[in-house]
Amino acid sequence: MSHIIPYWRRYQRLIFTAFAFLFLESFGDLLQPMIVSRIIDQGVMEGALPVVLRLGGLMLLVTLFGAGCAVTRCIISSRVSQQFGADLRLDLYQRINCFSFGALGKRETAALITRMTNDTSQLVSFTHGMMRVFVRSPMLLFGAITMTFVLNPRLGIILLVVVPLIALLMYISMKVGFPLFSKMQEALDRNNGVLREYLSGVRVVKAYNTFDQEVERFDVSNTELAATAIKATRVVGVFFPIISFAANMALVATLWLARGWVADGQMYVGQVVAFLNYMMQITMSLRMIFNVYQMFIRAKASAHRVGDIINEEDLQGLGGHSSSLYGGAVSFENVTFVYPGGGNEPVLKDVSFELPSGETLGIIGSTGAGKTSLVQLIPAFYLPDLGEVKVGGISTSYADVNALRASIAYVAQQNTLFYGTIADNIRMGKPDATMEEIEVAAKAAQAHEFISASPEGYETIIGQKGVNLSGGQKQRIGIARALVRDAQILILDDCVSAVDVETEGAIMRSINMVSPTVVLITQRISSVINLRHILVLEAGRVAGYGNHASLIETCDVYKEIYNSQLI
Ligand code: M5T
Ligand code: MG
Repeated sequence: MSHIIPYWRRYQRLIFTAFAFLFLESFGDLLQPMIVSRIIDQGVMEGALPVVLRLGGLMLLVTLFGAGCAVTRCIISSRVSQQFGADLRLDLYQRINCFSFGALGKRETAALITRMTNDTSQLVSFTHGMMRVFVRSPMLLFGAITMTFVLNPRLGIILLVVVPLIALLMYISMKVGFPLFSKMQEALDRNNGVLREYLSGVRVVKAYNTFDQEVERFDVSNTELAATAIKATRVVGVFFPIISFAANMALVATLWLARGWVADGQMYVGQVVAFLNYMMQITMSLRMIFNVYQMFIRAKASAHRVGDIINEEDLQGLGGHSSSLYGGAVSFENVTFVYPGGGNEPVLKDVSFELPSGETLGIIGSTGAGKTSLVQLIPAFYLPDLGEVKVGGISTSYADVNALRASIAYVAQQNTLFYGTIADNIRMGKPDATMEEIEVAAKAAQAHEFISASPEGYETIIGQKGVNLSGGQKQRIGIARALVRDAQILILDDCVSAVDVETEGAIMRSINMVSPTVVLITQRISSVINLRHILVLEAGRVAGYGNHASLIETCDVYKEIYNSQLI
């Protein structure tokens, strides 16, 4: 809970104001039965109408006052709790944005979403609940007991017997119920996880017709959720009637006793009525404490999970500015790299090369050789474990990552398009790009033609992940997004694989005209054959470096790839 406290502290004043109103409101609640007893005993029983009217008026005032306090308190607590939730969500969002790739890799997307949604809502309800009962319940509880003693000490003594009994019953039900409620929460999380995974892969599930397996998987977690929920609610179902029964029996017993006392003239009817009211207030406040305690248990688990995000220290790109400071030269000096949490086997082993600014490096190698891993070190998505990666002469270990990334345009192997228009997707590369710049980039990426062929052109809405585009079209929009950035370094990770060779040639020609430094990963010999710098990667090691002619002579791996693609 401790990392949540600073968020509450921001609203300290409002929270205390709410407590103050809560205090006044409870005071009003406690006064009412007392006034009722006077109305009955001094007014109704005596047949004194003026007393009834005077006290009735007083009661109305107290009620109005209490209602006013309740409304104000409610407005404050809703505002504080919702604002608290918004603050927390925004902070979590920004924290996740600053997570290093290593920190992101450790967590499931579903888990992150649960923290942002369900866990923050739990904390919001607890905050709201806290502002409803924090002062009120204890005050009502002790206030009602005290008032009863003031009213009539005999009735007070009855309460001293009954209240601990009810409290004990509630305590037992909490003890039995709460482990079940936390289990239910865990089961709910698991069920959400299964559901999210299914929804994100629903196309594959349909393609492979594995629906039955998925249903079975969902059924397991769903049944488990239902079973724990039934168990947990059963406890409430058993205990609440018992508690109500005990409270009612106490009332019956009191009435029985009171009947005699009233007959003896030791007590007035109004006092008995007031006592019944106080008794009700006491059971209500005990119930409220019980509810909020339940919220607290959930909120505690949520706070713990939210803390996992707040306390992550593996961050990148906090603060800093985003002007481009870096030159286009890229060099790797004896770089060895292991994925965080990926065991001890390095993905890159002792990789060295030097690429002068403005030139193009082709990287070729079999699948799993480490090509993607290599280029991910350039924008400092990860830092090397040994050796140094330098961009513009500055080691990425010391670079300001925002400035570094501002000078790089990266087209990932599995490029992601977002729901929105084509223009919006391209504009991600440069948020202030004009329509003209977007068109120039699209033309260079050979995308302009198919974009303008559709009736809405650049305003065509792309479905989630680009579902309404062909593979090659998606790739070209990805390239246009990178080109509009006008960056010093362009990284293309096998991103023309779905584009025909001719179009690829046209794209490369327009890229060369802008002439930034280009790092091009490819599976095709034809894409690198004319380059001065070709890096051949094999199982994380550099198997050859040079141009086509020299590699054919010296590098067996390269020769093999070349021969396999000759036909
Ligand atoms: C090289 C591992 C992967 C493979 C090795 C991207 C990535 C890779 N790996 C991880 O553990 N985590 C990751 O995030 O690294 O993989 P690669 O660099 O992706 O190879 P590639 O780009 O040459 O292959 P391909 O198929 O794209 O041509 O062992 O497990
Ligand atoms: Mg790859």
